Amino acid sequence: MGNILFATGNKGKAKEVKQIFKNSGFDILSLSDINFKEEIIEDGETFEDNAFIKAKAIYDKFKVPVIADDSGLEVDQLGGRPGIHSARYAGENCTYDDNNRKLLDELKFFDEPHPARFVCCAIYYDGQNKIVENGELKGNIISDKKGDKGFGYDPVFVPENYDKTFAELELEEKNKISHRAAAFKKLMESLVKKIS
Ligand code: ITT
Repeated sequence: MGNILFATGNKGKAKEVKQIFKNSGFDILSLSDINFKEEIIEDGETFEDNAFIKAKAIYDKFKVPVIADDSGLEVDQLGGRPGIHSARYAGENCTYDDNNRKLLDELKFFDEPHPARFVCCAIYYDGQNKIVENGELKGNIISDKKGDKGFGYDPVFVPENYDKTFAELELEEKNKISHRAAAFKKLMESLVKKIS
């Protein structure tokens, strides 16, 4: 059913979403697949604002159907932080390790468990149609990193009813339950209904 450009520079996200769309009839190309490296300024106040800023910027540039997501981690004891600031929690140009260290340092002042949720807003935009779907997954932040798969906060997040972190799960396992998978599976279904 054609190509869709995924407006992300995050290779971890791209891998997950390509796997979700694998047998859908849509081919997903990420920005690194087309060697697009310009930064898109995400200055929205919500996940949905930022997801649409990315989708629209890439649609306006290439005039092809686009998907985008904005996602993050909300920790109860931190009043929902890092939230929309998840990617740059420890500052401009920080690494995933910097972010995890900052998060764990802050949580040292609180008793366990540290309940949290991953959230994702996924958007499809083709200049005419706009589809928005959300996904969420509850879990807990643990006090030491475990596992080396995935990206971002995966090594410190244990999904509810699991005893492994996201970074210890295979991509296929993460994609059965993740916030991103929930949002993009709904998006894919809405897309098939609307576009085909
Ligand atoms: P793009 O904007 O280019 O898509 P990004 O990494 O900047 O890439 P976001 O602005 O949506 O993406 O920020 C999401 C951040 O939230 C991401 O960098 C991680 O730190 C965290 N995050 C989101 N989903 C995650 C997941 O499934 N596992 C671990 N961390 C995640």
